[in-house]
This record gives sequence, C-alpha cells and structure tokens, in this order.
Amino acid sequence: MAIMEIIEAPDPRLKTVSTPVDTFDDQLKILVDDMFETMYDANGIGLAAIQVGIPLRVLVIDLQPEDTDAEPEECDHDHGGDGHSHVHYPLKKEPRIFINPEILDPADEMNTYQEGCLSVPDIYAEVDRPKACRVRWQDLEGNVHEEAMDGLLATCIQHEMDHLNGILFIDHLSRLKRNMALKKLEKARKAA
Ligand code: GNR
Ligand code: NI
Repeated sequence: MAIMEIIEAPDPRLKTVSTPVDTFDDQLKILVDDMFETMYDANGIGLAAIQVGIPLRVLVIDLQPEDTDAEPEECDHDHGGDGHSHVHYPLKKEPRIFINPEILDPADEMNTYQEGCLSVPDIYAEVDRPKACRVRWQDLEGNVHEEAMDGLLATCIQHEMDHLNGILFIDHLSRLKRNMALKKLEKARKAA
C-alpha cells in the first residue's frame, strides 16, 4: 500500500480523457488499494485515477457515513483551535470500486450540492447535477454491475465521472467564479 501524490489544478494532466481498463490483473488491484489509501489519508469521499496521475477509467468512492449503531467516541483532533472536545460516531467504511463506469438515464430533476475536490483544495461551490441516475460499471474481475443511485452517491459518482473525461467541478461554474477559484488556489500555493 502506498499514499500517492494528488495532482492539483491547473495541472494539465487533469484535462486528460482517461482510457478504459482492458486488463483486470494484480496491477489494477494494487492501483485501487493505493487509491483508497490516498483517498482516506486526504479525507476525501471519492478519487479518480487521473488525480494520482494514472489516466485509466478507475474510481474509488467511500461516503463514510456515521455509524449511529456504534458507541460515540471522543474525537482526537482540534476543531479550529476552539479548545472544545467533540464526541461523534465513528465512520462506517463502505469502500466501492468502479472500473469503466457509465452514467445511464440521468434524471431530469436536478440537485444542488456544495462540492469540493481534492485536486482543487479548500475551494467549495454549489454545483447542479441530475438528482439520480443509473450506473453501469465493472469490478476488479471484470464482471458488469448496474445500480440506481441518488443522494450524495449520485452526486459523487458524477463528479468522479467528470474527472475521467478531464472535467473539474469548477468547470461547471461561471467563468467569473472559476477564475476566482483558480486565483485563490494560486494565492494559497504561493503562501505555502
Ligand atoms: O472529497 C470529496 N468530496 C466531495 C463533496 C461533494 C461532491 C463531490 C466530492 S468528491 C471529493 C473528492 C474528490 O475530489 N474526488 O474527485
Ligand atoms: Ni474531485
């Protein structure tokens, strides 16, 4: 297992249209393992292979919902230095792998989510997307699956599908808002 470096905008590699996977071998399993480790380390809920520089149609998603059946626990990190301790439920691991995913019959009804992206750090903006869709994909063995999705999962898989086609969530914003986001990124990078 290895944590990989996440590519950030405006790196031109993020505009790559990724290539379908045609070999379901151990190397693919290693890539998926490394992508999960990288995603969890970065506190993301999804990751496309191009975000770690691999132009293949591979996605991992884990929405990590709170496990309300488990005992709440004291959290170990400090929320903005406010000195308060916080108690919350542990997160449930629900890792999902999507190889060569396709979006089928997107709903006419739209949904708005405040989106973020590990390749566009610390920038958040509302994006409208179809509220629900069907998704067809392959697993690590190449078997085909199909499932209806809605809620955050539908939003997340559409965000990840965009990465496979070289599109970032900021590309859905007005040119003014996109340029503001890119300027903010550039400024943050210079300050670091
Ligand atoms: O971690 C992430 N959170 C998120 C929130 C709202 C909509 C989409 C996402 S995906 C993002 C991780 C990421 O950049 N995946 O490509
Ligand atoms: Ni993203």
